[in-house]
Amino acid sequence: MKALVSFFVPFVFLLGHTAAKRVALDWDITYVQANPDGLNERRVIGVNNKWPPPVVHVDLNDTLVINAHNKLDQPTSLHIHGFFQNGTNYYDGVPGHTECGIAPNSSFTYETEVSQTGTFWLHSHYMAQYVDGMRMPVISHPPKEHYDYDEDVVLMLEAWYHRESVDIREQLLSTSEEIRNAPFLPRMLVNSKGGSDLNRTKISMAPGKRYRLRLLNVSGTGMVRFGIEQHTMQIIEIDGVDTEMKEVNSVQLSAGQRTSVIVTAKDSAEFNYIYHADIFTDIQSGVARAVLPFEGIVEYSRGAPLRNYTKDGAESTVDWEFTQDIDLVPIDKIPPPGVHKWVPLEVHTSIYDDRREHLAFNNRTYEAPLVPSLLTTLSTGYQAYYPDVYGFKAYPVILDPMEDVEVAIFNKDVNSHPFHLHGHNFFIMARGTIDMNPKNRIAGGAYPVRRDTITIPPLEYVIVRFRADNPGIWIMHCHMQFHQEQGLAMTFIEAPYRIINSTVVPEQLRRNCNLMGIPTSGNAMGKTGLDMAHDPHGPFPLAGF
Ligand SMILES: *[C@@H]1O[C@H](CO)[C@@H](O)[C@H](O)[C@H]1NC(C)=O
Ligand SMILES: *[C@@H]1O[C@H](CO)[C@@H](O)[C@H](O)[C@H]1NC(C)=O
Ligand SMILES: *[C@@H]1O[C@H](CO)[C@@H](O)[C@H](O)[C@H]1NC(C)=O
Ligand SMILES: *[C@@H]1O[C@H](CO)[C@@H](O)[C@H](O)[C@H]1NC(C)=O
Ligand SMILES: *[C@@H]1O[C@H](CO)[C@@H](O)[C@H](O)[C@H]1NC(C)=O
Ligand SMILES: *[C@@H]1O[C@H](CO)[C@@H](O)[C@H](O)[C@H]1NC(C)=O
Ligand SMILES: *[C@@H]1O[C@H](CO)[C@@H](O)[C@H](O)[C@H]1NC(C)=O
Ligand SMILES: *[C@@H]1O[C@H](CO)[C@@H](O)[C@H](O)[C@H]1NC(C)=O
Ligand SMILES: [Cu+2]
Repeated sequence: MKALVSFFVPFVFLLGHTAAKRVALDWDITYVQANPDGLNERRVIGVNNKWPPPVVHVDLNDTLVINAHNKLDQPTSLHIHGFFQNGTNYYDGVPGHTECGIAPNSSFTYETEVSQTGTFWLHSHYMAQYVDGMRMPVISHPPKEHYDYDEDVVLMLEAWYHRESVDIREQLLSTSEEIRNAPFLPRMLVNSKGGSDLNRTKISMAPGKRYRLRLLNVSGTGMVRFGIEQHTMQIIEIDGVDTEMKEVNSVQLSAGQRTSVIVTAKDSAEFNYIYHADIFTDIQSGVARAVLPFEGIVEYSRGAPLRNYTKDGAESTVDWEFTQDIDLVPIDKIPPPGVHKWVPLEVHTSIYDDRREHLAFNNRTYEAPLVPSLLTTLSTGYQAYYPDVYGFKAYPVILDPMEDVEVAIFNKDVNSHPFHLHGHNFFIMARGTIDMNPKNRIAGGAYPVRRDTITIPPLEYVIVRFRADNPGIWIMHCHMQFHQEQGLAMTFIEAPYRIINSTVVPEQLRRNCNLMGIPTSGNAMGKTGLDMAHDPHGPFPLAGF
């Protein structure tokens, strides 16, 4: 497999000062029976016949190699959420754009230079498959952390279902309004465990110590909020970007987002405390938003009384607030790019003329192309610069090399949505309400905070920027993964001629396409040039919805 490595690899090894190492993992992707909340045993997707999958630890400048063997009866893929994959676009793991998926009974080796540090995660990007358990934290350690702390605690939070993701997807895409809107409620898992037994989900603390809690929301659906009774927290990182400390009472995380906080333990072990990790149920447009409470225990001393605890939460001292990421200040002060290209996007949920509910940017409901966009770029010559060849429904936007892009997303929907851009971080320039009332506008600072997944509450907008300094095919999608399945995604085709000049796709990629009968050249439909006859543009929103 080593022969498949791109020519970027030796380049990094030559420049590295410390002994960068290879972290080589050999993974069978397998079905496993599991009962994480003690309420329901079901088939989940794990690694090497175990579930949950392991936490992956790497150091800056390591090479992370994952040799994945698909033992499922469906395709799969691996995407490292937040890694830029600079020079290795074909290892970004997005079926339909950067690969065809790993065919059943087949293998694929992902090989990535670790050029970022902080809290990331790895998940299947095949449909909404990660909701079935194929997700895990990836922690990338710098030679020296910016902040001092005694313990590093990973808290992976997740909305868990007793049903498989294909089943939920089918429900949400039903033509029957009644089926579509039948509420389905998730349960909270903390590090793949849930249920009412507080011993299963406890966080242990010792008096006087400083803890870094790495909170990850790896849900395929709703927003989570986290807080500890009578403890404040200092935010120090979001989405792999170290920030100046900001004191908060609670943290909100949408699917895909990560936040590290420092919590200083109490001086005494006399009491234990309750933490909350509640789920917001805002995925179905036809179902009212609710909060599903979840409580766990911060244990200082086994069996110690719970401080200030009443079962109905009446004594809760947590002050819930929206985590205002735009106020955060990154440690590495980088000024934002300017604006060469402006990409305005409206988010709507509507009933379409196929009688299904779809979500869309600018009413163009997304569907992945047949031929992965990267293979289209590499096989259409000068026409790789024409958006049409990537397929209307992929919503391709072509970017010039080093172009500065401003994306303005107006959420005209009743739900909040977390948008994730691959290959980049967004600089957060402004937030506001879609009535454009200047009183509600919050502007980012001179060195705006950057993150890879941004939440937009209902009837609000956000303005973000990035520089097109990473040639490749980068999807931007709602990370309530079922919303991507319902059409809320688009594609940046970044510097196509640079991709052509610098990319040699590993042979294993085409081999997997062949195994699944997917063409490996031509436009999105597998035809030549601009021959896009019968490329579907619809369905279209019905008037009045
Ligand atoms: C990582 O690699 C970069 C060059 O790619 C180098 O400048 C840096 O010093 C390296 N850092 C470590 C910790 O190896
Ligand atoms: C995968 O391999 C197994 C064992 O060789 C075989 O039984 C199964 O049918 C294969 N599945 C597919 C989808 O090819
Ligand atoms: C949790 O652990 C404590 C202390 O070990 C024990 O007293 C208690 O019975 C346990 N609770 C459950 C539900 O097992
Ligand atoms: C995770 O994100 C989803 C979707 O944004 C949200 O509904 C859910 O409540 C979040 N969970 C946590 C624990 O933040
Ligand atoms: C809860 O904790 C606060 C702060 O420590 C304290 O002022 C209050 O009296 C406590 N309430 C109860 C019922 O113990
Ligand atoms: C999208 O469709 C909705 C109706 O579903 C309409 O109100 C809105 O103006 C349309 N937006 C765009 C950008 O076409
Ligand atoms: C990708 O690498 C190039 C060349 O080193 C660099 O200029 C660019 O900033 C990188 N982009 C990202 C998103 O890391
Ligand atoms: C691609 O390579 C060709 C041949 O080396 C060169 O003429 C052209 O300028 C390059 N284009 C880009 C966008 O780098
Ligand atoms: Cu969404």
